[in-house]
Amino acid sequence: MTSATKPVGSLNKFEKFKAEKDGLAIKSELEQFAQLGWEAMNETDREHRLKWLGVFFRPVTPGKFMVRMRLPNGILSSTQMRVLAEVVQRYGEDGSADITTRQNIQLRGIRIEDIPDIFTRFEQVGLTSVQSGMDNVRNITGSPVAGIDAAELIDTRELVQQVQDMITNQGKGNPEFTNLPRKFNIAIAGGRDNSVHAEINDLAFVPAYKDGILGFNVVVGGFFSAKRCDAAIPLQAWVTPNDVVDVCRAVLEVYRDHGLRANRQKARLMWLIDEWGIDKFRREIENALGRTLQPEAEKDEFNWDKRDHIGVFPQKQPELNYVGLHIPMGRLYAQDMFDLARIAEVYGNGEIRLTVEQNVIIPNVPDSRLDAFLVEPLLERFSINPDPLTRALVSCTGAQFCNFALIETKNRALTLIKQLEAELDLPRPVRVHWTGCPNSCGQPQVADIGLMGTKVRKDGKAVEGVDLYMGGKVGKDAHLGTCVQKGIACEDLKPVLHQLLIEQFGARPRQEAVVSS
Ligand code: SRM
Ligand code: SF4
Repeated sequence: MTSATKPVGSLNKFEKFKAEKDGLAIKSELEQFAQLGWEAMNETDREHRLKWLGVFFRPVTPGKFMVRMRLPNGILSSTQMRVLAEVVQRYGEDGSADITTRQNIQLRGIRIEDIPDIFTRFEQVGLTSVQSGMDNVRNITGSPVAGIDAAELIDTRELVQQVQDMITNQGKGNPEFTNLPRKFNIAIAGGRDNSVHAEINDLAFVPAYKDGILGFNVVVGGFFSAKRCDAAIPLQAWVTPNDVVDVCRAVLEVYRDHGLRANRQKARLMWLIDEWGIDKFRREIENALGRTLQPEAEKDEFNWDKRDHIGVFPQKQPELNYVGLHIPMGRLYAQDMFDLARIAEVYGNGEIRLTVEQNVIIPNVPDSRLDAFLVEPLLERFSINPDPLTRALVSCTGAQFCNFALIETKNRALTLIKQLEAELDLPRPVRVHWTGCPNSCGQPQVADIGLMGTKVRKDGKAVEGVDLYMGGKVGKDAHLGTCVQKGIACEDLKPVLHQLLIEQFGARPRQEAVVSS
């Protein structure tokens, strides 16, 4: 615990072990852990403190750890992607990677004995996984088309990097911010389409003009949890891009020093805002900043839909394009990662970007290279024009690797959506999000159709099921969807979705579509 931390109320068991030893402290013990092996390690170090370095023990696959990276703004180079590919490659069938709903990558199958070597290789190419789990700030999201989108307002790349550097001490680890009351999410939007889901972050910056000057309105307190889900509310403050790092620091300091720590179910930032009220919260941020905040700027009138960035799009730089590839369920294997690194180098400038929809963007492809790119065999797997349901499908990890899961998600989601696509003709994409339990990592509340894993009783037996969410709206005037039907057994789900797609999303049964065309 840092000297600046003043816990409020009595301590829960997580607060106690954090007070005994800061998670970051195990950095110097990695060699020892590698020699001891996972079975002999101290349980709290193995199951909790390692997460401060981004290393997650998986009770579902004991001994095969998951490593969660930090990829600011979801951008990495082909060299970095190759290093990640080599890491998972050494684990054969156990090795894989997932693109996450925070524009990030998680590696699977990792053995504890290899961690010191893996971390050295990360460092050599400027990668880090530090502070990516537990009571830390998660991967910071930014516009996936920052710096290349003709319609963007603010290029978020440098700002996101600066905020990450402040929080992690340039990736070396920063004990100032390793003992927050709970996890913390930050997003910086760069355009009007809000492609980072600003409203579901604890702290987010939304571009806005004030007196002709471009800056950000600040929103705070957005979060999902099993107990409660809330969209972020305005801090009633407008800041310039130069203020962003200081505002992040101030909010984190206030949260660290005053956030509620007695009950982990009531520890996210919004609970503190509830307790204080937004006016007091704002005053405390001003005190921490040492200056007053300017009032919020008026929202602009433009109406923008959220884009998914899949397909070929001209960049603001003449004769250059970005190409968005659909990655089914965000799941990658070593060869896919090598292939993505190769195509980014051969056709682009080596850069690879990720989206919160778990897809990939290859930027900076010259007009002259496009035709060759578009006949790459890899695009048969990672399509630039997927079918409308597949296109917008998002899923959390689910039971394959996550012990919180109440259901299997990724494989089931893909199989079901393919079956529905075979039956139905869709006039437009429908955003279907799956999440394996009420923690909501797959964000069902932002989807047109959200499916949250649960257990259902059927014929006297407990079977895998879902609660159905609807009405999530993303983009400019985003708002959260709500649960409209509880407890549908997964085996009964297809006819329910079939009907829903016809009644509410203009789908037509395929035969009928053929007859009338
Ligand atoms: Fe999450 C815990 C996976 C995004 C809310 N989340 C977990 C754990 C670490 C649980 C565990 O130890 O097994 C999952 C790891 C499973 C695994 O092996 O992959 C996990 N969360 C994920 C990812 C990988 C889902 C995905 O498939 O993309 C996402 C990783 C993002 C990243 O790169 O950091 C992920 N999690 C989210 C999001 C979405 C977002 O940030 O936009 C949310 C809801 C937003 C929020 O946090 O406000 C989310 N995860 C949670 C929660 C509930 C938090 C709470 O306040 O109660 C938990 C449980 C917890 O923290 O106690 C959780
Ligand atoms: Fe695991 Fe639940 Fe998060 Fe899915 S939503 S990754 S099942 S914690």
